[in-house]
Amino acid sequence: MIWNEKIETMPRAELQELQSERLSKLVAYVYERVPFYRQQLDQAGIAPGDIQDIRDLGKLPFTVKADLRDNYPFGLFAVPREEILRIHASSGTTGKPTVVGYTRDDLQIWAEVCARSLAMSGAKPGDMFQNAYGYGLFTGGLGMHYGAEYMGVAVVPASGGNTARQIMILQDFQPDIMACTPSYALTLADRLLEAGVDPAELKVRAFILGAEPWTEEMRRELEAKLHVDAVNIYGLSEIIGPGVSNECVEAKDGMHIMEDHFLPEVIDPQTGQPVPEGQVGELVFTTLTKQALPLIRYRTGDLCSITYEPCICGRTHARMSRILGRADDMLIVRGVNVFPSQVEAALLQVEHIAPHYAIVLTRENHLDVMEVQAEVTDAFFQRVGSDVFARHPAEVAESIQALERQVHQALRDVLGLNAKVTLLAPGQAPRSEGGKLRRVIDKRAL
Ligand code: DLL
Repeated sequence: MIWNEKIETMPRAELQELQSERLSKLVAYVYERVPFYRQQLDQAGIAPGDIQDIRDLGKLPFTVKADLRDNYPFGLFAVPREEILRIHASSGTTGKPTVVGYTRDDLQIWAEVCARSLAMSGAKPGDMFQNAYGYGLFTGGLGMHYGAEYMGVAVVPASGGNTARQIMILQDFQPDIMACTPSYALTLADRLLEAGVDPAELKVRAFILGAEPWTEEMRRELEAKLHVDAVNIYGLSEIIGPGVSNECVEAKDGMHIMEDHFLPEVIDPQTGQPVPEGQVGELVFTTLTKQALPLIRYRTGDLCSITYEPCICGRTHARMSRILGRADDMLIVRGVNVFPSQVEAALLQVEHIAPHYAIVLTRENHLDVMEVQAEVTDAFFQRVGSDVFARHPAEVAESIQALERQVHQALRDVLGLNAKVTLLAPGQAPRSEGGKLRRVIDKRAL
C-alpha cells in the first residue's frame, strides 16, 4: 500500500512547487531564529527573500557535522527549550555525540515518514511489528516505533540484542514485519538455523534493514535464509532518524526519498558542485519542514547516486542508491580507494564464504597491508575437517588454499589490489550484538 497517496504520487512539477514554497519559508525561518544561520547567510550575502525556488538552492552555504559539534548541545535549535519534546543523539566515533531535538510537529512528521517507510516495506494496518532497532538515544527504535503505531500496526518494542528473546518473540508472537540492522539480521538468521527453527514456518514476511551499509549480495543471502523480503531503509539523526528514504518492496531498486520533507542533492565532495543525475557523489539534505533543528544543505558524508526515473510502484519521489561508502570512511590502501562494501561484494561472490568478515589494516615497512578475514561456511568447514582447519589453515588442506586463492582473486578483481586473505572458522568474525557492527580495524595510525 501507499501510505500517503496524494503526496507520494504527486506529479513532480507540483512537488517542486511545494518544495520551493517550503524552502523559501525555511530560509526566512532560520534567518530569524538561528544565530548561526543568520551569520552564515549574511556572510554569503543572501537575504531571506533571495531564495524563492529550489533552483536557488546552490546559492546557500553548506552545513557540516562540525557545525553541530561546535554548537553542542542545543546551539542550532530554532525553538525555545520548552518546545522541544524529544532529544536523541548519535554517538560520534570520537568526542561528544551529535544532539538532535524534535518539537511536537517534528515528531508527527517523523511518525508520518516512518509510516510511509513501513508501507513501502509491505506493512499494513493490523500487522504486528517486531522492532529490534535499539531504543534509547539512537533514533532507530523510537523512530520506527511511532511510525508503526501511527499506521495502526502493533509494535513489539524488542529493542536490539538478546537474540534468544528475539527468536522467542518471532516464534511465539508471529510478527509480520521485523526491523533491525542488516548485520544483526545475519546474526539472527544464523542463530535461528542453529536452534533448528525453520524460518519458512515463521509468519514474518519482511525485514526493514538499515542504519549501516549492506549489499545486494547480502540481500540475496538474507532473503534466502529467512524467506522474507529484505528492504533497505536509510536515515540519519541530523535529518530526522530512520524514514528519510526507504525502498519499495515492489521494485527494491533504490530508496524513495521523502522529498516533500527532505530536499536532496548529490554533490562532488571535493568541489561542492552538483553532479549529473545518476552519478555518485555526496548526499546533501535540506530539511523543508522541521522546526526544532532545521538544516540547510547538510552534508551527510554518505556517497550514493539519485535517480528521478519513474518507479513501477507509482511513487514519484526520487530514489537514492544504496550507500556505497562514506566520504570520510573510504579507506585508502596503498593509494587505492577502498570501500568496505566493495570487499563485502567481492567476498560474497565466492562460494563457501559466509557473509561475516573483518578488514584489518596495518603497515609493514611503511607499506599498507590490508588483511581480509573471511569466514568459511559451515558446510565447507565440516567437509575439510574442523581440527585441520584450526591448526593449519593454509598449509594442510589443498581445498583451503584453493579457496584462499579464489578470495584473493575476487578481491583483486573488484579492488585492483592484493589483499592478505585469512580464512576463519565459522563464528570467528565479529558479529552484531544488536546494533551497528564495526568491521574495519585500522591499526595504521597506532
Ligand atoms: O542510523 C538512523 C537509522 C536508524 C536509519 C534505523 C535506518 C534505520 P545515525 O545513527 O545518525 O542514524 O547514523 C546515520 O548511518 O549517515 C549512514 O552513514 C548510515 N546509514 C543509515 N542507514 C543506512 C543504510 C541512523 N540503509 C548514518 N545504508 C548515515 C547504509 C546507512 N548506511
